Amino acid sequence: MNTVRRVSLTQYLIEQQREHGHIPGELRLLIEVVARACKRIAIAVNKGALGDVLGSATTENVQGEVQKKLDVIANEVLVEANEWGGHLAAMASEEMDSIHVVPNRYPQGEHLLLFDPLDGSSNIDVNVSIGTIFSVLRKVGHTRGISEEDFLQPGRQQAAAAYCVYGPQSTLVLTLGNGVALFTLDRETGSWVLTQNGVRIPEDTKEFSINMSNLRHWAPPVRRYIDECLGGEEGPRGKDFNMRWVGSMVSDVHRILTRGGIFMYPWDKRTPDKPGKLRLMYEANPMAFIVEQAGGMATDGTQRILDIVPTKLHQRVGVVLGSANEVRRVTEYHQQLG
Ligand code: AHM
Ligand code: MG
Repeated sequence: MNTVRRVSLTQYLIEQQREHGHIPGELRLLIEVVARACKRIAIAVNKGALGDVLGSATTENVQGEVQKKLDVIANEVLVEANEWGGHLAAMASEEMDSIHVVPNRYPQGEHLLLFDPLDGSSNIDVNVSIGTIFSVLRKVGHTRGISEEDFLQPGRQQAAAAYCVYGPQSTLVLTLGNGVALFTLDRETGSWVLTQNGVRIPEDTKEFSINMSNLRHWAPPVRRYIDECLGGEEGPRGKDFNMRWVGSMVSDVHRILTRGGIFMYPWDKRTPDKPGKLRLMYEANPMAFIVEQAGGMATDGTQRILDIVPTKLHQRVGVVLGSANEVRRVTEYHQQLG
């Protein structure tokens, strides 16, 4: 019999609350509810065609993207799970045009939850890893009523951030602002088990992650960085680089947390008016918080993502994150080349 003490997510959170005084009870409940909802999403993902969850829905989201059935299902699971517990004031999602305020019939909490319910939607139907991304903010001010304005806080004010990868294993990665912990779903017991604590991203890497098909659209600093990587051992970097691009940010970021690397979805001239493809508040901010807490860096090319003051709920941003020395290099190239 394996006698190694297994620490469940519940135990981890209670210890955080009790011993380290890191989290209020309401935040603990919030994380537990989110993790339970992720289990339901993981079950739906695993059923695939047998659960009739593949393919497109008939609707479009606020970004004008055709929703997949799983986008809609995951969003419903998260809204329904988080509405009634009294731990939230409101929610916002990639799949909802405007914020969802907790209905009057339920008690209102002091936290705000933002999520991308199903990240990597283009990978759903091809059985490649996908995930869910979360950001938690505190409601600032004590006025009654809540509006989109309450959400427009810089990412450095996040109380917690997490993502879940639905892959060969289901993995939940969490920060409460004091390092990064990784939990694996034990499907037999239905419990999230702590499998790594104090996750660290190596400062150096030989692996980059970018959609190379956009090369001709990139700005000069991005082009320079990738050209130098491609130069390999004979080039200015003096070493060979490897490339990986899953197309699900959760999976690409998870690889970086596991073995280092740099992930980029920069601005490019396909849509010059948009700062990037990824969304600041429920994709870039939570990932930036997790990456920084693991010792990495995250910028939009020129400034720290967590310092950006949002002006819109669904605003987009360029993203450069991962191993600190490489992110610093890309950011310096932007500062030099403008
Ligand atoms: P989604 O939230 O609609 O799935 O879109 C975000 C995804 C990221 O997970 C991924 O890094 C990126 O879009 C991939 O984009 P592309 O298909 O342009 O490579
Ligand atoms: Mg996404």
